[in-house]
Amino acid sequence: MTNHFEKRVDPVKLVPGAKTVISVLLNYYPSQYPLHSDVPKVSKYAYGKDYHYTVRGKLKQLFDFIKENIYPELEGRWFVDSAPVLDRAWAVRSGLGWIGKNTNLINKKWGSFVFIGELIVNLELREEAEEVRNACGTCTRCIDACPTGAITEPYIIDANRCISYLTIENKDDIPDEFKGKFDNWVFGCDICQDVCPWNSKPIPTNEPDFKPSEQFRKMTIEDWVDLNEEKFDELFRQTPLERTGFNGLKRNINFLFQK
Ligand code: B12
Ligand code: SF4
Ligand code: SF4
Repeated sequence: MTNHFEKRVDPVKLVPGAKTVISVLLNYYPSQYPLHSDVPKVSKYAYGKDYHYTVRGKLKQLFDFIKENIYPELEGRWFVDSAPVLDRAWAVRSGLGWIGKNTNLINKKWGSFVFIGELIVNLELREEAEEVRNACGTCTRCIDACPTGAITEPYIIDANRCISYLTIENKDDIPDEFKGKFDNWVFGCDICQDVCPWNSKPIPTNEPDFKPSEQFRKMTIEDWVDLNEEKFDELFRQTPLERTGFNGLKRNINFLFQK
């Protein structure tokens, strides 16, 4: 992220002629869960197909719709989870929610199990979005529940302590100090969102791409322990788990089961 500071704070450097950022959310709260409750846990965002493709596809449709029906001179680009754009900051400015103490964007209706994407375009719009007031109040549930102490103070995450970072982005061994602290998470972590009162009445997504496969839902502890490269490809092709690859996921499984 540091490498793209200039572009991150000034989208015109990223998209010449940019006048507007249009932010969108896509709910990914699952409609179906793994069947066995004692198996290693995968973060809900990764149950189905890789969201980057899904969200980008929808953003392109939105772009084409505006160009065809509203503004033929439309120029711009679309982004989701891309290094030079701070998705959450733009979503806040677009009035889609506030950043909670767990650092996720929270929408009053949809909660925080939402992906964020945006169009950065040359179309000039009247500024109508009103920023939503932070509604965390005196709550500290996310900070109290984080098993590794990664939320070091409200609104600050130490990524080096976050299970999400340690199981997905981290390329090295997982440090021993976290042994026994992962609460069975093998890929990502949802704890600081699961405990959030704004996620207490989740609305399951109707996006077909995010539906978990039956094969994944049926996995038993034995399937996880015995996972080999061939099975990994069968189970997780085109899902976010491709990011760690087989070796990364195997490292995480071993970390959970080592005494
Ligand atoms: C790096 C990253 C991570 C890191 C660091 C997390 C973090 N909280 O920053 C790790 C690997 C730990 C991570 C984990 C997760 N992530 Co992540 N991650 C990102 C990524 C790529 C960049 C975020 C970032 O820059 N962080 C570092 C610093 C700069 O953030 P910051 O200090 O809070 O920044 C503040 C200020 O510096 C200032 N600021 C900084 N730059 C700018 C620029 C402008 C123009 C302005 C106005 C302000 C401003 O505003 C910021 C917000 O307060 C974004 C995608 C993206 N491109 O935005 C997804 C993203 C934040 N992640 C996402 C998700 C889903 C997750 C997980 C839930 C996945 C999981 N279940 O395991 C976890 C949640 C962990 C947690 N509690 O945050 C979603 C969040 C959706 C939401 N509702 O908020 C995003 C937005 C991806 C997406 N497009 O949907 N993630
Ligand atoms: S995702 Fe998990 S480890 Fe990371 S801050 Fe939230 S609760 Fe802590
Ligand atoms: S758990 Fe509480 S403090 Fe944390 S983000 Fe949700 S409302 Fe805010």
